[in-house]
Amino acid sequence: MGHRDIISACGLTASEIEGGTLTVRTPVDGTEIARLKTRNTADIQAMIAKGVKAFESWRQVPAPRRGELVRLLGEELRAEKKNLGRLVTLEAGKILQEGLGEVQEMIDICDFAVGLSRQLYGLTIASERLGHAMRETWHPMGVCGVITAFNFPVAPWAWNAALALVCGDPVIWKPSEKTPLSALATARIFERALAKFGDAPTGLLQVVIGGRETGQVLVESRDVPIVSATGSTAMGRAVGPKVAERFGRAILELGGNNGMIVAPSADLELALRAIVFSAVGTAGQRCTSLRRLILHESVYDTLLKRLIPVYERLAIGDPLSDGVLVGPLIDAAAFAGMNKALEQAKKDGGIVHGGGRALADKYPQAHYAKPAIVEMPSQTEIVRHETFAPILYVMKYREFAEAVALHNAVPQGLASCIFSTDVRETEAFLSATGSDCGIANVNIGPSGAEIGGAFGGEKETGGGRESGSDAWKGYMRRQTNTVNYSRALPLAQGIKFEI
Ligand code: UN1
Repeated sequence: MGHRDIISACGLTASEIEGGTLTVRTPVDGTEIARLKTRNTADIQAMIAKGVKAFESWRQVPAPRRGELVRLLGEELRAEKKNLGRLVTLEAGKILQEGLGEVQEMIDICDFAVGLSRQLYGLTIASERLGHAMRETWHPMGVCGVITAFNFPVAPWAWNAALALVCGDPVIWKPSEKTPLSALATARIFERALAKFGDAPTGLLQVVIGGRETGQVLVESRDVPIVSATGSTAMGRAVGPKVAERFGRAILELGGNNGMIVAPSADLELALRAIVFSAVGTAGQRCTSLRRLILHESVYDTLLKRLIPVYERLAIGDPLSDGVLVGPLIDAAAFAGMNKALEQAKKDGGIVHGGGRALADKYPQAHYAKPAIVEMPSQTEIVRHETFAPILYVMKYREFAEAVALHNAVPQGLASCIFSTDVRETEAFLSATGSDCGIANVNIGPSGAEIGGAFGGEKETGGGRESGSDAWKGYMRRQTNTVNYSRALPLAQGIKFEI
């Protein structure tokens, strides 16, 4: 299938994807695949106004009926899984298995949200006063701005949108300017669900195509009470305070610097497979990618001796081809960032295995990188920094406490894991004094979370939670109600106030 066929299979026509100023390139071979028209500030303000209007009626639709729209979206996504998965691969460069997996993640969260639409439970609370009832109710919040990154062009949108929609909130989506076609294709799928649904207001989903400044309009608007943003810590630093300034709610899912501890008792076969998938999958461009490997000195040599040859044999190439495990980096800047990090690591005393460019002759305009393993004498500044590329820093430890301390001594706090069959260690890793991350796993890697759990992390990861568990509460406003059904007016705290 040619690039154009992949795009048109998603229902995007030539006239829609030509004639604009935003050039979209595929990382697969670096060629141009679209030129999209962008939106200006006035356009986005009009979109926000439309979203506000949609909110006025959508919030009145019973939540289970709102769930029906998300159920239909899930059905349409099932039908389009292959087409959309391929487009994700073309635009983001992840291998097709992962492109399909990303669409599956969208389907899964739709299923979750449909069930949730009948479970937006509040509490009943015991009142201290005679003849009084207390409860907590959850109401729709308003327009939800969703800003997404290139590496997961569609799933994080779905985590946010599926919940926001059942919670009664219209969505305005600002996708990465590197992967806007996947967003437009998703919007097309959503339109189909809307048509089947029937009587939804217009403006439930609007897509903003444009650069950083377009996202800024959403971030600054008081009519967008929720801004959920996925991306770098630098992006979060720009978005978070702006949203806070106007007392909006920011849900931030930012950088990770995810670690794995491999203990003496670990099943090394499992560890090996988990390391490779989580460190080189998506060419190291997941926020959950494994970046730091903390090995007990007793397994260090054995494991590295196994790992280095696996890295040397990795099939790097066209992510649409069968059997390929490592696709391209998103662009030249990503490749330059990888090289710079490797240079610095060498200066810090690191021993580099792998790295460098692959397939330069075949794809002179694309950037395929050989994944790198770097043996580090200590956790230097470059190791503490998130480089969005397939670099795996390896460090050695002796005592368990030392491993946990090393693990937590980075600014980010997204995903983490331990490989150990010693229950004392695994439970300690999950305890209050263990991993400081939002996600902590045992005997599986840090990436590839299921949608049922809350997704997000601490420290520079931003503190937001999306997806499963009770993350839906981030998309609603909580109201505490006290109802007096007595004939008296007792005051709380026993206060006497006679008039
Ligand atoms: C991301 O990289 O922004 O846990 C999201 C995972 C995926 C989501 C990653 N379910 O790796």
